[in-house]
Amino acid sequence: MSTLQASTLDQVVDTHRYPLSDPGSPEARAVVARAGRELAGTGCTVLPDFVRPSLHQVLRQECAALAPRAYFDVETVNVYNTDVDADLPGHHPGRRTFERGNAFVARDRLPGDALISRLYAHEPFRRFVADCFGLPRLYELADPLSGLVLNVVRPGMEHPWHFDTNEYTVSMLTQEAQEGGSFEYCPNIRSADDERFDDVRDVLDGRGARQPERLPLRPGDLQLFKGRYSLHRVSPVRGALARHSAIFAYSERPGVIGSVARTRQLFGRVLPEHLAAEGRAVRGDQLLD
Ligand SMILES: O=C(O)CCC(=O)C(=O)O
Ligand SMILES: [Fe+2]
Repeated sequence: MSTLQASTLDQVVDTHRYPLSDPGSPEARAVVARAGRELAGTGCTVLPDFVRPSLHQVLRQECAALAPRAYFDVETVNVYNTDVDADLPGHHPGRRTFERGNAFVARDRLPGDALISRLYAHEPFRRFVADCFGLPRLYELADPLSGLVLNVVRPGMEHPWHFDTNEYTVSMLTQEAQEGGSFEYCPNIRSADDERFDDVRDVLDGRGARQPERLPLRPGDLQLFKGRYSLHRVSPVRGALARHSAIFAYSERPGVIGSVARTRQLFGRVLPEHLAAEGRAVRGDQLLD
């Protein structure tokens, strides 16, 4: 590792508590083991104050200054991000629709020297995340827009119930809402071979035995999450402040690029890389998206 990389890491991350550059140390092993246990149990783990508290204000200000670069467009969606006009049976949860009012700042609008950009591209950080998920390695997305994004949920908006396309989601709150804006989730409500449509519908309708969990998150905490199997949302934001979170997307495979249709929905534009990759996508399961 270069000196620059080492100093960057030590300046930004609490490396005493999270010794990323020393993966063989007992401290690092203990952190990874705890994260692995929690991920295996509930699909979710939080590493508090991953970014040093002395930098929380910088983290917040940097992202707040970038938030106006988001692509704002309220979209009618279902939990699977499939066609809401499709002819589904009456009881199918894909018939329930929501207004997705969150907006993303694309990676090409986030400066490379911002804290979140430095973390995303940092090799020891990526390796640490892979270790926590119990994976041999992870890759940055090849997608020039969606690998790293800032998720902006303005007052009155929500990021409604959904499943992630990505199996492994890494995120960090950078600015809290004054009220609302809670991360809520239903651990492992579906699996790779069972959609459990009835359970999903009950959550959307606010009934049934499953009460969603609410995850207390603070700016600078690192959240690792398996969002492909756990239905989740950010509840409506209230008060004067928008909620901001950085989403670090990694994949087990190199070369992952989003589809043209989905990229246009999320960012209002596509780049030549998306057009070139169209039709070459590889899927790991047959679940609805
Ligand atoms: O902003 C968050 O905390 C969650 C974001 C999320 O679920 C997503 O981008 O898929
Ligand atoms: Fe998500």
